[in-house]
Amino acid sequence: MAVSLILETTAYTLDQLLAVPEAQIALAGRSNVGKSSLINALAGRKKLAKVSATPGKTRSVNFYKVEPQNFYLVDLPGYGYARASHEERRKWAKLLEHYLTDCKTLKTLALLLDCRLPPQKIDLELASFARTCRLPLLPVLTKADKCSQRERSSRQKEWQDLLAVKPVLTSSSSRLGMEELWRALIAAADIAITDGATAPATVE
Ligand SMILES: Nc1nc2c(ncn2[C@@H]2O[C@H](COP(=O)(O)OP(=O)(O)O)[C@@H](O)[C@H]2O)c(=O)[nH]1
Ligand SMILES: [Mg+2]
Repeated sequence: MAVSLILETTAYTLDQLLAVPEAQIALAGRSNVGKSSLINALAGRKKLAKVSATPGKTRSVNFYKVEPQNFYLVDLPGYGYARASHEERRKWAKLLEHYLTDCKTLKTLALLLDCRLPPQKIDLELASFARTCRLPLLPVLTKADKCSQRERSSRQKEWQDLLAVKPVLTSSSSRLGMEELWRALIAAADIAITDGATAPATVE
């Protein structure tokens, strides 16, 4: 699949994000889940997104254009970082809530989940918040290379039971699941575009 990812800017404010006319897919996950690594693996590049050995570092909203499909992957700041201040957490929650609720061109929330960990409360909370906004979820298990085949499938099943969607298994190190994830992302961006096209406004 010939897809390219281009970092457009890191300076988007929330209001600018809300006004983007192209389809958007948000990437969210707990700090250190492997989000930056996954973006680099999707892009097939080493340094597009900054991989951090220190959790809780990335606080900006990065905006990646997918070409030629012409939609955006929106890299949201990681959440659940234990040492983030109360103020930081409050700000993050507010931004996320506003974005998920009010962004009209946001098509799906790709929720990154560490394959090694049992379902975490904060992930379940975000998933259920997305549900209340009627935002489709695309669960993505990360770091699958750290798990045995057995762990991988039981974790996948566990999440499938919780979210009613089967997560895509990925590893940024081994590139497991990259093609499948690209297909899922493109489908998620397209589905909504098609939905719009099949529901034209009728004027009597
Ligand atoms: N083994 C393994 N390690 C990973 C993988 N993805 C990320 N990591 C490591 O996990 C840590 C956090 O990764 P990063 O991409 O910065 O996570 P972020 O905070 O969610 O953006 C880094 O030390 C990465 O090298 C993966 O697929 N496999
Ligand atoms: Mg990061």
